[in-house]
Amino acid sequence: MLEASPRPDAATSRKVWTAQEARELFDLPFMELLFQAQTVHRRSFDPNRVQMSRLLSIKTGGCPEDCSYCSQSSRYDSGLSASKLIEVQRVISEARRARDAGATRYCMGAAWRSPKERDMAQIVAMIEGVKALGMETCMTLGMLDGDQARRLKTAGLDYYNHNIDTSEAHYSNVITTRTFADRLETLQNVRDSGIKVCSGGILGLGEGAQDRVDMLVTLANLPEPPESVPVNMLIPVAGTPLADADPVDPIDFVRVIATARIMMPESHVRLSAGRTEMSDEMQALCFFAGANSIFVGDTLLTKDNPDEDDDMRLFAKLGLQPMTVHEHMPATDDDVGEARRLAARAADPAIPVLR
Ligand code: SAM
Ligand code: DTB
Ligand code: SF4
Repeated sequence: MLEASPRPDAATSRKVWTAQEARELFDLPFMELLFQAQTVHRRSFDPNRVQMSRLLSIKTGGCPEDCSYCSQSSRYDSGLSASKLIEVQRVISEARRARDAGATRYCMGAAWRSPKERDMAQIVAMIEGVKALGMETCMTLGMLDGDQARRLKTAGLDYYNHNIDTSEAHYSNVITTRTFADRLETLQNVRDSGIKVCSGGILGLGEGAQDRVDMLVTLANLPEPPESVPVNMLIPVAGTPLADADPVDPIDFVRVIATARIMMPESHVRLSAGRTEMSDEMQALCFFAGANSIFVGDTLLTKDNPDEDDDMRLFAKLGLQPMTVHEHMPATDDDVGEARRLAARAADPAIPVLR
């Protein structure tokens, strides 16, 4: 486990979060938390721009892992039929349609514990084909060793998604077939290869507030924080152990987004799975709290996502615009310093929060 310390990391001068600091931030009065999150957000990003990614399941179901939320685990009867790895040409034509509808990043997901050697050539061809369309590429294929990560990087992969899902303490209540440490090892292999890291988690797995905070502490304290942080709300799947899990309180969900924004000021925070169950108002609060990325298109991997028309209506109501590829306001050193000062202030119990 990463050691939390209140001191800045000596090598990077980046703030290292303690669990207590993060919890104090998370527990701020809601209006104070949102104000601070929006202030931090504006230091690095245009608050009216949202990055749009499109997902495709390139290999569905039949997964040997036992993630207790997942429709694709072969351990549970979710009614899903397993498929083989799909054809490269189909991936490319789907990606082209997504690009023409405004998506800038194409995320390909496979229900694997980890990729097998026999699949690597096809995976590489998918990355090359999607990159040739001018899109950013992302894959989520399970655990990667160093050699696999380097090969994906050479093919042109921009991002790799591998979620830590929850806190280290709660992790084994959710997944037993691979460990929290395995996840961190894959994230390190991805980082070492030069591929950008996409890692976040799911709310609604029966975790408590401290688990949510601890998950964010782990992400923020990685040697470099993830460039993308997906925050999923559990989509309960019939037949899985979490089919009847208690729903997440919307205000609690927004608190996690805001805390993530302050703790990882330069990451894209993605309002990820679960949006079909969120009101316009809840999504608007998430964007205000610093979420600046979504999945577009009416399916995620196996489950529903809002229709493009509904999303465009929401964007129009809120005056939001899609972000173009690579658009990210580069923060000046002063801006970053100010964001860190704000974040430190938010976490300092000696400073009154009311002004
Ligand atoms: N098999 C690969 C893996 O687990 O890394 C990639 C695919 S997996 C489906 C990607 C992520 O989707 C999971 O880590 C989890 O965070 C999220 N996810 C899966 N099922 C979900 C559900 N029912 N509700 C919300 N998020 C879910
Ligand atoms: C992530 O954090 N969420 C996406 C993506 N990364 C791969 C997946 C959500 C899956 C939701 C359930 C489903 O469609 O099966
Ligand atoms: Fe498999 Fe990924 Fe689903 Fe876990 S989350 S069961 S690893 S597809």
